[in-house]
Amino acid sequence: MELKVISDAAGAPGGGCASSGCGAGGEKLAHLPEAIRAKINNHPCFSDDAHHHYARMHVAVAPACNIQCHYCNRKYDCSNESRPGVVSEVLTPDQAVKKVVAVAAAIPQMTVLGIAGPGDPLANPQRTLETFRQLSEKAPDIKLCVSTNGLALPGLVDEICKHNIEHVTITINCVDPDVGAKIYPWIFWNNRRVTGRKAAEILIAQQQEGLEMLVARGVLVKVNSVLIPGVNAEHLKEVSRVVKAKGAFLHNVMPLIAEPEHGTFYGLMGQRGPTNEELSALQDACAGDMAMMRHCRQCRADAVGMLGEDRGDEFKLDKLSEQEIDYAAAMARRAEVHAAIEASRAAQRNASSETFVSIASLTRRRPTRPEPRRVLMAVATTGGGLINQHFGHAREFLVYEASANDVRFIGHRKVDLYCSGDETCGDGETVLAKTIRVLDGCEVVLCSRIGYEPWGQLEAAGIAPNGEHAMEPIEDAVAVVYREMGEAGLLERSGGTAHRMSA
Ligand code: CLF
Ligand code: SF4
Repeated sequence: MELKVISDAAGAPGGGCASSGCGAGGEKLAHLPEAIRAKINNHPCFSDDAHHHYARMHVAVAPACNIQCHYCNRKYDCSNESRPGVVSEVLTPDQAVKKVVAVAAAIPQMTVLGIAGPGDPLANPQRTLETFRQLSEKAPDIKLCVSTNGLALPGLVDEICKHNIEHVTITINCVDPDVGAKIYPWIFWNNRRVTGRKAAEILIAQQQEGLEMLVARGVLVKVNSVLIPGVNAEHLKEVSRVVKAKGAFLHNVMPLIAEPEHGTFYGLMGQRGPTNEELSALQDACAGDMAMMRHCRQCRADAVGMLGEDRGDEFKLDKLSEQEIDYAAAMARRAEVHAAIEASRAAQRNASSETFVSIASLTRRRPTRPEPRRVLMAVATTGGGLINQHFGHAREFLVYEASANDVRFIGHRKVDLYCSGDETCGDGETVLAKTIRVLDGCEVVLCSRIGYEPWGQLEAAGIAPNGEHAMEPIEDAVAVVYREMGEAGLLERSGGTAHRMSA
């Protein structure tokens, strides 16, 4: 048995990583035609690997919504809150186009423009479609992407195709109206408000019809589902099965965000969100039916930058220069940057495809022993698919699972910033304690550097800090550490942790 490490997802000539659960990667996509792989190769949401290299941005041109979800409260001017529906400013289509052009020139890695709110983009069709129309003319190198609850979708499929929108996300939380009635108190339909089970029935029918129409026209459809414990948790397996059968490309099961301070029905009622384990288990269960997205950051409706970062403040309207941007020149520069990124990804793929980390010797030496256990490792990274971030600077950790068969990305965990300069140093211990709690279940933390104090506290908590693989590709480093754990006898089912290796 050997541990094979392939770092790329969509773009790998041989079919991407061997994982069954890594977003739009994995051997399940190997059968895809080249044209589809080309569509997702630099889309940070539709391809797991792309999210290490490329950025997305949203423009908040769609304030209205035609339904109510129990988990939603649209908020303005909350720069510290990162969740869907929150924005700092609603833009007109002209303002949005100006902003997109400015961001595209300043952040050449930005490949996708999405419209995702703060309401429902298709409940604001003129504003949404006018933005797309202008952008498809002015910035043809930017992919267009839209996210919708699906209620108005069937009537707008032709328009979506006309504007060359190749990626559509439909949020589908149920296919059973009885479940839907617990999530949606009302919809606005044919100029009147419809409530209860009937509302859910109409919404579900529209979503399913819209999905089928888009698939028939060759548009890539991702389905987002919000996991609401006790409401639709078990039911989402059926949702996954149904949307897969209808041709959805990818399923993104996201955790419910519900806090009383958000002012949502669920938040005020004390409805809890899922634990990391519940989310991961459900994603695994759904992955039996279709490719799963696990790297979603549930971003704001005006997010700008790599997934997990938000540079929106740099591009607020009052900061955009009046100077006209030469987009032809910007596009040439963007093409150069994209070519450099692709060259680097190809180099990483080649290096990784030569990295076969064998643990055969371990199993051969002990043929009667069971298969080595799986190990979770947390990684601090700023992108590029590399271990390149100081532990104290991480706002989130990517979590990978290593096993005898593969290394797979399984999700991310957000943390408070442990070290952000002198002012917060006094809080360091508290924040560190929280970080350690967030990393529960991980046995190793890989980062570029780490201070003495967190090192000691992580070790005391049974998590092995590891700064030996700085600037190395993530999956390769995880595989190497896993092999070392095996060689140290730490992978037997009842065995110890990586902490014992570094102690
Ligand atoms: Fe935006 Fe959504 Fe397009 Fe991505 S986000 S419209 S598909 S460009 Fe991505 Fe953000 Fe998750 Fe959405 S990480 S919330 S899945
Ligand atoms: Fe909020 Fe979106 Fe639901 Fe509308 S569809 S209520 S904007 S979450």
